[in-house]
Amino acid sequence: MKRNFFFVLVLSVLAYFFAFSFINKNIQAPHSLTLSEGFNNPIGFYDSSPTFSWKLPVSENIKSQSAYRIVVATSEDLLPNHADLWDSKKQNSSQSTFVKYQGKALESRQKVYWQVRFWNQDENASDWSETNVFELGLLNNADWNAQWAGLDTAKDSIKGVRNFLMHRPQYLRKDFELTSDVASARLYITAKGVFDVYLNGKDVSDDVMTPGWTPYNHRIETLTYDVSEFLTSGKNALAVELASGWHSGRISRRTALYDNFESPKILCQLEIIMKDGSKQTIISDESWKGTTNGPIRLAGIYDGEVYDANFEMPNWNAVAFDYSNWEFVEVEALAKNVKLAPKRHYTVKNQIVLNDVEIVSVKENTAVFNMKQNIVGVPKIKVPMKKGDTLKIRFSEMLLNDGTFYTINYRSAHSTDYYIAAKDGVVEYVPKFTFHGFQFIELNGYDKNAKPDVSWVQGIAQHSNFQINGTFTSSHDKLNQLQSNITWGLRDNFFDIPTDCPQRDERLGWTGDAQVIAPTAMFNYDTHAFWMAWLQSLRENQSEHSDGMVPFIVPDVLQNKKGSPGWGDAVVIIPWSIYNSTGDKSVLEENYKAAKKWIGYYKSKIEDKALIPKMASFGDWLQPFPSKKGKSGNSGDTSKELIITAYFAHSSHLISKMAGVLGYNEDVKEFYNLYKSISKVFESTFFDNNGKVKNGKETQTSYLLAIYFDLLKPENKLKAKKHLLEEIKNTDYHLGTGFLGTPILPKVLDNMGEIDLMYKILFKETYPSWFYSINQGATTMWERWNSFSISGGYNAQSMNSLNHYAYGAIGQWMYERIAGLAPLEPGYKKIRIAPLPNTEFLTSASATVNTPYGKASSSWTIENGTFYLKAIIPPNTSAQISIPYGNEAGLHVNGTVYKEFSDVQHSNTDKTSITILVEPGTYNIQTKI
Ligand code: RAM
Repeated sequence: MKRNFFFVLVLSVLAYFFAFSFINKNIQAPHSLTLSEGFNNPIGFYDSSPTFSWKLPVSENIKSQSAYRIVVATSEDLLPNHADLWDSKKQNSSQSTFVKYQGKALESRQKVYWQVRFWNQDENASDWSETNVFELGLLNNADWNAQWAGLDTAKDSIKGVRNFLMHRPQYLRKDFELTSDVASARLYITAKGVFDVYLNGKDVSDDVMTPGWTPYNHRIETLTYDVSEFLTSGKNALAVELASGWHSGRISRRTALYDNFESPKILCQLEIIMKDGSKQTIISDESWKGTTNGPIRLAGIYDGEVYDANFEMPNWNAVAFDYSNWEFVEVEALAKNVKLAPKRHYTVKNQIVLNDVEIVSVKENTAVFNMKQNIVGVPKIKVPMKKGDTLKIRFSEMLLNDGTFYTINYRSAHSTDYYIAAKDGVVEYVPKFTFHGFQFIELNGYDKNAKPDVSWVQGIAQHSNFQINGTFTSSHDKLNQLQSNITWGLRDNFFDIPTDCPQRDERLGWTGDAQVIAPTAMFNYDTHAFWMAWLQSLRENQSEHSDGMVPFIVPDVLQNKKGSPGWGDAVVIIPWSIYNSTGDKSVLEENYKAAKKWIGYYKSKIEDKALIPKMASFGDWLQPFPSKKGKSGNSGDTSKELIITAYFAHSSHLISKMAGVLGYNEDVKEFYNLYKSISKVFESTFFDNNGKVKNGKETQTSYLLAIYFDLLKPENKLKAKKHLLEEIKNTDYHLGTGFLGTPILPKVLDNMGEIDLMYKILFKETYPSWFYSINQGATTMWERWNSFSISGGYNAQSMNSLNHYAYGAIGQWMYERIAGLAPLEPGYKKIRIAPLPNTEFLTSASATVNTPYGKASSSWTIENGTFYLKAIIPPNTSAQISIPYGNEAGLHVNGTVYKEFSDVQHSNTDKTSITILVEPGTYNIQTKI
């Protein structure tokens, strides 16, 4: 009896636990928590009102989110139940990206912990996520006690290329004592110039060319490093190398008028918390000392670096070093009107080391090496030398076919590094305060007795430290090479800011180039933060102009007070593109006013003709076969007035859409009406009743703009489409477009159903076409369709960068329509899988994108008359899949006949395609073609 009772007791306890554990069984926790534009547990964070994002796990029982709860606290121990900063409470919402923090105000230096959980479609709660943490940087100028400090290098009056003032790099140092052990320490630091910082002889970070480039007269970005491990009780040494960079280099001074500009300076504040709780702060001030007698003798972005090993100062940055004979620095107070703000995107870093090198030629102590890829960065040299000799390191993007080491397209950029040896033997050298755009390296001055070897050089590719976000691949080698050229072009030109080119005496943030490439960039790399940061610089430069003008380049070192259509519109088009790829409304909120101001600029330029502004224009830049010769041909044949009016209308239209998203209903109407009124004027001025261009030359781009921007009455638009096809036929199905026309050509032809035609143009091998440059050996995108040819060398017209990304804008269409993966709603909340195979050229194509909800992909193959499509749809989204063949009977989804498959909603079916609506999951679709 007793025994029985015991048995029953055990059973019921077990049953209780079983039931209890079943009831409490939460679904898996969310993962990949990020802050604002994708930051992962950042320190020195820039934003005290961040947004929170997370991803739902991929699992059978998780389709969508019905609610979430975020908890935020000052200490990890308070989570999840005692959140003292913010508890969002359970919010019935499917939003899992960019949820705004709405808790207590956060301050500089504050460390903030957060967690999130969600409820799925069946109201089942998830486990809490792991705790994430972020720490704010110094958000206000008042947080700084430090002063700008540095040597007066301007007084040396060293003149470089074009007689510009150069500054000798500085070696700065401050010693200090700590009386107890360190619990934690933060180094806040920046420079007017570029710097590398050491503590006790150790390099604090692997960042390159920090702090990067902003409009320094408005804002200088600051870096935060956790240096707790670098310090010891007792003696410590803080040491900084400092060079001109963008701030004090000739890149920022376009005319010799600005010759007497400021010497570089640093600003740093080392805040230390001791184990005993006391605090100590080391700041840049007049107690620092410095010298210019170090090994880096000169360094400039355009012109290269001079390194003299005879000036090396062993251990100059370590504790045991006597620097008593160095000079005291000069100091300068912080300016009230220049904001010091934590860097809001990723620093540049060394990203890839290219080892697969080939020796091209060796003649008279000169060897030429081929990196086989046009890159941006620096060489790593390991070369035998003789004491006192100078190694001269030159760079080139492409050699002439007679072997000539060509550098003329760098224009005035000297782009040469020098290393002076202090002893016999193998020297190792990586330039620090410059970067080059190159595929070939020439070495001259190495040990004459040595035989050049491929191990002598490596190429270090550098770019802003964003992650790969997408992949595209296909069955066609040249299309894959094009994808490679596009992605290299992006990496090479995303060097802290988006640049036009990375090698010649330019390397500037051209707004038009950036505008056309932004969507393609977002597919390939996680450049959300990168764009947001640069847009801030753009607004700062715009603020200098009461008429709303957006300069040609940002940071605006041209200062020519002119705006161009298609360039200034970056302030409207880029935010709209970024919103579409991310779903982050902050990009619209931050830029909305500035975008409206740009419309004000158009308005202010209207003179005698109603709604047709009179302003500068680059036209359809670098259109092939322009009718004008020489430089004036660069802006192409499309009427500038037409382009100006078209962009004026288009940007007004986009602003009305932005206003819709932001809930500014008055503006929706106002800007829509403005767009409509401009369209009317546009149509009557530039098009006749047959939809044909008038008052200007007929070009592909004039039709493309009118059609894509929707500026014609429907019946006229139809007619214009026919004229566009005529124009394309006239060029024997080649491109007739420049920077502005090219990105929209695929969109227009796609929309017209002219898919085969688009394929035909894309797969053309002859000039002007995308594959032409590949046939001439391109490994990046070129500035002109024919910047170079194997037989003729560089185009006889000047201005031939072999690393200009604008024509890479085709990448968007490759993802969206060749592979078939696109956002249907902003941020991929709804996904469109809609590939357009063309069997003449391809048997397969595939794309993946790391969407804000997780990995999505679309890949198709055609084999033995069957079309196979695999689509991956991440949780908390839905998708519309369009199968480009209308054969309903033969269609199978995950092995089941389509009509019987229960997880799809049977949607549109026309003769040529079948569209189905699906929830998250993996779909294997097949049909006979
Ligand atoms: C060139 C730049 C850039 C272009 C402008 C108009 O100098 O390289 O690509 O946007 O001109």
